[in-house]
Amino acid sequence: MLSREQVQFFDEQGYLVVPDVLDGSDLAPIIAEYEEVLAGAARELFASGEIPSTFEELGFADRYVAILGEFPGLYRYLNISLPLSNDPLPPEECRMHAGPAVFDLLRNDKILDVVASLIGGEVRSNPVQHIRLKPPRSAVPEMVSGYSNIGVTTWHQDHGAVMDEAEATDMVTVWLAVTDAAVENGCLVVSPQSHSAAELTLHCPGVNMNVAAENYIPEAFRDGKPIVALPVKAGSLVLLNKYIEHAALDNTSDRLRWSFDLRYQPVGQPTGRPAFPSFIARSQNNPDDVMTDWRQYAAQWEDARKTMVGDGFGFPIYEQNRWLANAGHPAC
Ligand SMILES: O=C(O)CCC(=O)C(=O)O
Repeated sequence: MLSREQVQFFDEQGYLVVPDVLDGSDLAPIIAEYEEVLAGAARELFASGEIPSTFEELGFADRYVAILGEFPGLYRYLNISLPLSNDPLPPEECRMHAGPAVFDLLRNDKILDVVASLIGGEVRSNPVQHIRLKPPRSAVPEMVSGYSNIGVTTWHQDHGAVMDEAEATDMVTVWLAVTDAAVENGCLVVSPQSHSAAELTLHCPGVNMNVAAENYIPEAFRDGKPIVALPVKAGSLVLLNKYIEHAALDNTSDRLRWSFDLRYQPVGQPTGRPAFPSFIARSQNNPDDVMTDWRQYAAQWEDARKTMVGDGFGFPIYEQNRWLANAGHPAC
């Protein structure tokens, strides 16, 4: 559990670093599962002629970089959530990974103890969640360089990623370092106390026809705000208030930067991404409602995937247009 001082720091500053929460025994199953996921993607992409080799002689990081260089869409095989599209997608574009080690990570007691210190003991795992596998900058294909799962992460607030239904949801972001995250390989940066107005600031739409680009807070709205870099060791957490302004530095090193960012919220509040499945990760009030079988978790995602490749959900699954009107704003 967090100490009273840590909770106070989080409330006042809008973020908190919690060092060394997970150890090697927590991370090893995740790393092993992802070696398999990458190997499976390599076999499939090789069989369909997308890549010239399965690169099986390479270790995980080098193999990832080699495949990514040939096939920039590799990310969709590895992510822990479906792509964000309000329209139905072809099956080859609609993929994700939902495996037992990821499920165990989402409900890891050490993480949930930390989360419960902030939002109480009735905890839902929110489906806004990502893996970020960031190679050295020079190895990032241009067309995905503006995509925060692989390339840069521009300044933003996490609350901007959910639908209006989650306006009052007490969502907390748990960012977990799987590799060490240092200044040179792209650790997080935050602007302390930038959450204190508890509102969304102006974001510009990240519109770019050829290169992935994400919504961002423009320079003019960032002016003068302090910036604190948060280098952490593997197994450490960074907790983020949903309104805190944050970004990630470029990976200028020669090594991979691997993290997950997870979201949790109290049970009984809307997730803000109603099309995607969530689950109760901890409950003292209704222990029978807690999901404990990874197959059930994977089946929920598979149902959502089938809907996406079928007729679609029939309602917007994310707020695509929220920032489009700002395209003509002088700051954008
Ligand atoms: O890891 C990153 O580069 C970005 C993470 C992030 O922005 C988030 O967790 O909200």
